[in-house]
Amino acid sequence: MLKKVALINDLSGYGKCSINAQIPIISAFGDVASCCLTSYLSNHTGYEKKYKIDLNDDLNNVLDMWNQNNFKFDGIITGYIGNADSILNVREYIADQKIDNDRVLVLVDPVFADNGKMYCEMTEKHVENYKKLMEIATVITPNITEACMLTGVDYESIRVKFGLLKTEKKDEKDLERLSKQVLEILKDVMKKIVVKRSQITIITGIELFNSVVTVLDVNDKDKNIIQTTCNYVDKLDSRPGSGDLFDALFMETSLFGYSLIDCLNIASNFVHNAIRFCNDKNIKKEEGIIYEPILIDNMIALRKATKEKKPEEK
Ligand code: PXL
Repeated sequence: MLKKVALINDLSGYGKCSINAQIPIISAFGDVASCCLTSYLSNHTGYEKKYKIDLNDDLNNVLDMWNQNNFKFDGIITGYIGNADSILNVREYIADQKIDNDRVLVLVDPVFADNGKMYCEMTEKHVENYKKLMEIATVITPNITEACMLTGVDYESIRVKFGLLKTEKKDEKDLERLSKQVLEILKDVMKKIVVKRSQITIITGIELFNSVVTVLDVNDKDKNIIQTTCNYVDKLDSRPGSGDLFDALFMETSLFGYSLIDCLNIASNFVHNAIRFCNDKNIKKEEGIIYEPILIDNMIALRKATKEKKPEEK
């Protein structure tokens, strides 16, 4: 059945990322995207020159109007929120939504840093407010830099430890061994980051020797891990928008009813295919994540794989 997904994110006019990278995925799954812009930028902040229109006041009015019109959503994804006060306003809106719609799937991506560094214009206040927003999320998807900054764990020491792991994905046993090592390194981060029962924590962009790993954890409220899994893809340099694309794919596959592990694998593999496509076509990194030419083929492959599964596995 048709699902409605609210996207609370910025619109970067040039450099494919944020909401612009998410809408096509929601549509490709046959669902409807409703957009609330946190800001409008000439281009994403990875470019040296940019013009940014802060939409904090408008964001409040838009969300208020959504409430007055009694709009309800099956899923809400939050992404880049450049104004620290807006982060708390979004929290208030989602908390309101949950009062009479407790089934809404809330995915919070605390977008503020990558490669060990905060994005320009992001501050400690953003980080503190993102923590508060994450409290009401069903799924959180920080990258490894953000996960370290959110938990006060030293990013460099974690990076060095990951750098020392040699990935050899020969068979299932190798994967199992590697997963244990990755999780051991992340133990502290995972314990500190989870805030409520059954919250799904996904940490993206962990670079090993020749792989990029995404880790998914489900914890109970006593911070014991209930379920955990890793996905490995060949190492390729990430691009602006990779995380936004991952979020949209994880949301849509979750709403479709795939298992958590399938959602993780489908989303990671799709993002990997998109990055490889951009590299093959020599699309500059700043141009973001361009994947439209491979979208239809990826959707057909996914549908075929789903049909081939037994009905009870769907
Ligand atoms: O998702 C990445 C992103 C989103 N929005 C803006 C950005 C970036 C990354 O640079 O600058 C405005």
